Amino acid sequence: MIVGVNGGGKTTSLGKLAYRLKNGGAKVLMAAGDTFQAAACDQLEIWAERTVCEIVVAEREKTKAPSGLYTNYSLMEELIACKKAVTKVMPGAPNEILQVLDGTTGLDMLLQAREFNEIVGITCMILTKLDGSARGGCVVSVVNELGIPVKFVGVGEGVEDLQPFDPEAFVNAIFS
Ligand SMILES: Nc1nc2c(ncn2[C@@H]2O[C@H](COP(=O)(O)OP(=O)(O)OP(=O)(O)O)[C@@H](O)[C@H]2O)c(=O)[nH]1
Ligand SMILES: [Mg+2]
Repeated sequence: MIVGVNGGGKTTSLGKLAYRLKNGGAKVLMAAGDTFQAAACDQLEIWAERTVCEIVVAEREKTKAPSGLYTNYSLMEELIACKKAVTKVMPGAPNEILQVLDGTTGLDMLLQAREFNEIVGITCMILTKLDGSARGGCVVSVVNELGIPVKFVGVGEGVEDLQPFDPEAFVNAIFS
């Protein structure tokens, strides 16, 4: 599961993760279930195209429904079928809860991480937008307080702009 505040880079990071997983030999199915936010499904469709991943989109004819709940019902059935298939092939599949932290938000990211961790229990983090900011250093306070590791960093908007976190390179960049 990927969580985080609005605009932090969740969808973009998902797209980049899909690309990585696919390059590693995994078969990725994207499921666009957000029929509430304007163009959310279109955004995911663009990522599916970019990464050449399969995608299922919540029934279009019902997208005007006030609640996403029943529009997503058939989507959920497809996902449950997929989950069963994945669990069968990979019994020990990781069950991570990643929080996306916007690297440009400064110390506010500590408050966000505290709140999300208290509610859902974060297992690791993705720090995004490091290409446009020098404020990502605040994540040191987050890791120090919560003891949750950073797994990836986002360094741009393209499919290849997600890198495994390298603590040494990160610290060197802060001091350089
Ligand atoms: N430069 C740069 N831009 C990024 C990065 N990650 C995301 N973005 C941009 O940040 C903006 C918001 O990204 P989204 O992925 O839509 O964010 P989100 O968290 O899914 O947003 P909501 O679904 O509205 O909550 C987009 O314009 C992305 O292209 C990054 O690592 N670097
Ligand atoms: Mg999004």
